[in-house]
Amino acid sequence: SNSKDLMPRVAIVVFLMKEGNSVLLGKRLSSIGHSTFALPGGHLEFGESFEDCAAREVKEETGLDIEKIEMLTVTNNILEEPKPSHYVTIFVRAVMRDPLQTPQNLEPNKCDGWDWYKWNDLPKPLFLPLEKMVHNGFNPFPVE
Ligand code: 8DG
Ligand code: MG
Ligand code: MG
Repeated sequence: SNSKDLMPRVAIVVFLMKEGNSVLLGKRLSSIGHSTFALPGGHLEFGESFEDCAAREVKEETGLDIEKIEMLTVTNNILEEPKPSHYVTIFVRAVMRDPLQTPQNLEPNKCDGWDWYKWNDLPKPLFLPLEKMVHNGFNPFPVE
């Protein structure tokens, strides 16, 4: 499509935190960021709250129910490859309502699978918007 038809979109992505300084990541199979590790999340729908979007996307993608959803920060992500895209990405954090629940790969066309990773031992490569935050020293965990 012509660039004049393109618009920035709002994405909500979730640092789902588990005891032991771990977060949930999955290797993307979507064209944007293919083969990179990213957080669960997706597009904010018309009329939706940030919290409702975060809970809906995590449920759709992993089957997990989340709570204690808190807004962390927002970044502006302009990507040219593999196609022009522009996301205003809102990062939230949350925890599992039931800590014994395990993630399921409910969208296997979009994700290779979900797993927990220690914040100090993240997989590579990270999806660029996430990589930039890590590079800048951002830490989603609450200060002790
Ligand atoms: P939807 O149809 O379920 O709404 O969308 P989706 O298929 O789940 O979209 P997505 O690609 O997972 O997320 C939308 C955009 O959010 C993605 O193309 C770019 C932006 N985004 C970031 N960082 C991250 C991240 O860490 N994870 C995810 N999933 N998306 C991210 O800027
Ligand atoms: Mg989604
Ligand atoms: Mg998604």
